[in-house]
Amino acid sequence: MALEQSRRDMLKTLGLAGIGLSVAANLPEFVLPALAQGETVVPFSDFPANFNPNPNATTRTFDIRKIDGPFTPADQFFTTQHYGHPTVDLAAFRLKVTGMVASPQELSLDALKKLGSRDLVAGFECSGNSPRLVQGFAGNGKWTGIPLRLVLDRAGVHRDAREFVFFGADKGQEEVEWRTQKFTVEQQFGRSLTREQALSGEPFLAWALNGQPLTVHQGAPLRLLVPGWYGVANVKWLSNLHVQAEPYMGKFQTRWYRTLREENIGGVTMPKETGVSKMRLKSVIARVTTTGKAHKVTGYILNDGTPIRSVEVQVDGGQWQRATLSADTSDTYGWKLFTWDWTGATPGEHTLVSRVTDTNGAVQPTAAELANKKTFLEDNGQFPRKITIA
Ligand SMILES: Nc1nc2c(c(=O)[nH]1)N[C@H]1C(S)=C(S)[C@@H](COP(=O)(O)O)O[C@H]1N2
Ligand SMILES: [Mo]
Repeated sequence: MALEQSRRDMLKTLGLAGIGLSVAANLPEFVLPALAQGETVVPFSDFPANFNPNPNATTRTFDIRKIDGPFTPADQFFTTQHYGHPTVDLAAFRLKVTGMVASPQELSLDALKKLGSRDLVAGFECSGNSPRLVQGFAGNGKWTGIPLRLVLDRAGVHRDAREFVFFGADKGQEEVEWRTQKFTVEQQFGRSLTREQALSGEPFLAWALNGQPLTVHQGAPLRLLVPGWYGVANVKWLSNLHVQAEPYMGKFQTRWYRTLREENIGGVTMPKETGVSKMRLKSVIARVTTTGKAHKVTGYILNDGTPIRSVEVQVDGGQWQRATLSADTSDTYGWKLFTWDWTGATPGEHTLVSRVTDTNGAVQPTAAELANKKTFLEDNGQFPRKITIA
């Protein structure tokens, strides 16, 4: 621990914390996941041949084999949305706060910046992140902005307010089904938080990622971040926040981002539908490298911020072996990187898998243990990878 601390201090002194890659060779190595001198990547034999991290201009999958430090570069950060990119006039931008508040607000970016500025390390994945995307709908960033709470305090939230609805500037036509009727309406992307969540001090309004203003992909000029939650909560191109008493029933709140499971409730197997909210405990192996003799397995962990008790790697169904958490990724809501040194790997094909356990005792499930989950969101199952040692 003392050594890891001194390495971190050294990086800080050099102004290099979070860069890592090119300087790593000159510094004590520890668990920094960047490629060291003479280290090469061992390809996965089950990596999809047609994997394309850049399918079109507005959606991007991160190639997690390229993880080389705590933070995902902005131009590689995964990105997705439902209605494409809206056009936002940055000069005319105002965040509106309306509804059950004492003084409605219209805040320019400068006005928001006058309320303060701080950094938040937060990683997230899309709730649809899965083996199909090689777990690349995930990333970790250092965001700059202010806690939502500062804006809400300024507006003065009414005591009967219960629901806080966040709208993006992006909109689309939607069919709303009601009994036997269908209505076509235009709606903005919207997500809500309860009073307790909104006022907790955790939700964050971000205008920068890794020290640079948000790009249009990331929701410029302003987005919400709900640390520890799946990506859908992080409303991009945030344009208005409406405070109300009744639950918000919008499509992306109550219909699309749900999970259907079968559960035993009071002795009876019942279907149970829940809203997508906090990230479920997940670890994935991102990359295997070798220096010619030893092999190193690197991966990431995402969860709701509960401290991690252990992360382990298993080879070919053998004993679980304890991996090491990187000292560079110890922030509560950031992703955690881990490495495991694999000695004595024999030639041939091998299956590697990781499993993470948090301090509440929750263990990352196997795919088979998720069989009662009918819908595909929130797939945090263990992710076996195949590699061939020459
Ligand atoms: N305004 C708006 N915000 C949005 C979305 C959207 O469609 N519109 N999609 C959400 C979903 S499903 C995810 S996973 C994240 C993706 O954020 P990113 O593009 O910065 O990675 O944005 C969320 N915020
Ligand atoms: Mo998502």
